[in-house]
Amino acid sequence: MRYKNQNIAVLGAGLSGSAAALLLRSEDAAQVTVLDNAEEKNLLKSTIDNLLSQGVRVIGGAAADEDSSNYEMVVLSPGIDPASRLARNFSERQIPMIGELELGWRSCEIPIIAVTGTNGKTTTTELLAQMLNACGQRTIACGNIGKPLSEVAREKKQFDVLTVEVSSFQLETIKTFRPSISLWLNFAPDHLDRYRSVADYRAAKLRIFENQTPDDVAVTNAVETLPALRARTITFSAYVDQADLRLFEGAIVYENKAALRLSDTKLRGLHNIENLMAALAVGLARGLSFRQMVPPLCAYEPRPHRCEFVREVGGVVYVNDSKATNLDAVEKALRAQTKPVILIAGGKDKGFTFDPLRSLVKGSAKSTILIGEMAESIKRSWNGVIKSEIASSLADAVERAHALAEPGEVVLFSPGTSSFDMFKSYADRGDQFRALVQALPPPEP
Ligand code: UMA
Repeated sequence: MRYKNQNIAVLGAGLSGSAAALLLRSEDAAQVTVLDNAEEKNLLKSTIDNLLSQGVRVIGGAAADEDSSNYEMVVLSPGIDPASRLARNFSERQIPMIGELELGWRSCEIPIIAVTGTNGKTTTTELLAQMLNACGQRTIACGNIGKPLSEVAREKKQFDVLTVEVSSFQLETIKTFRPSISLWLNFAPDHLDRYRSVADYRAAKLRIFENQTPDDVAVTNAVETLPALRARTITFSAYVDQADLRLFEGAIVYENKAALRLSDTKLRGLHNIENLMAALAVGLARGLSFRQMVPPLCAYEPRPHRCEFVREVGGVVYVNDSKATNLDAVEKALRAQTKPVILIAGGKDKGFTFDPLRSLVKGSAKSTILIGEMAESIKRSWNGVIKSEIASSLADAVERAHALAEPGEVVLFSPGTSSFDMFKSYADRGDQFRALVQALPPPEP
């Protein structure tokens, strides 16, 4: 057993940290300590109880930052910044540190398809899992999607390949992680509350290719300028013709033959067409034919909170796009609309401004209603190009949108930043939006 007799610290008691700790225990580590600097009362009791029952030590609160014990290795959860006080307490003492993704990879004997990109990762990971399983290639969607790779590695179930959504936070702390197929969907600025610059964020993501060899495949977006890759590449694009998979007359085309007709899928918007193209490219790399791949891809139902149709009230359509946590996602949501839009946006300050959307909102939105920590800053960014009002809460925003919208228009809730200033998560935010819309009175006859 690889960790026998070792004393290992795991930072973070969330999904990744607890999966890492349990994997280490199952691999016979002598002692595993989970450190989390949240107050103990804020940690999930069932998670802590489970860790304790498996012989894992747990240190919470300020004591975690001050732990001076010696460890052979430290495993970092993705949400913990390597520059945080908790992480520096160990890195400054030169204790080797890896991320949870790297730990899971080292215990995994199954080839990996790794999916990254600023937007569309989760949809594409799910498309792939649905497609591969339907084609007889046993897989599971895991990683950043919500089931850590370490958990899959510990379960030791029979799979032919793993479909792993990987975030920049996870890639930042890899060492040997080597996907046999890497997928680069797209790139746009994000997470500037964690990275010093867009270049740092991009550099973390680019590590997906770092350990690939000519035996591996990289599926990449043809409009992206990437460094020279060692892996064999397959490219896709819904915007340019110089790509292996491209768009032509309402179909995804490969080697000049229509592979998938867009009217046959339940997904809408050019961003989703690229997600489908990427899934087809991965399938080609896995030796599948279009005849096998197309039916499961066309059966895929879009997930909630991604341009989700909520309700039509008096001719006004309400769309929940709470998953839009960066500007690129808002741009895609706006471009996918065919009717005049009242946009509800805003949320936590992640260290960027909404200036880049000035010309797009001018051309595609009728007015905007702003919420959260960033409301004032967005209003300043869009000053002079669109009418903006600031709402005191999401309920107030929905009420204002309801009063403003006219038949034939769309109320689009696409926040463009994260939710943590007012909500537990993007899903909580989207659920609240949906409930508020469902509660709107029907139009008067
Ligand atoms: N913590 C500290 N000190 C700190 C920061 C955090 O002790 O300085 C503790 C917190 O108190 C908490 C724990 O760390 O108890 C949380 O760890 P975490 O943030 O890594 O969260 P996990 O529950 O392990 O979830 C992580 C991913 N979260 C992040 O990357 C922020 C989940 O992605 C992922 O689904 C899960 O691992 C399984 O792989 C979420 C996400 O928002 C969905 N990802 C970002 C995104 O998609 O944009 C990257």
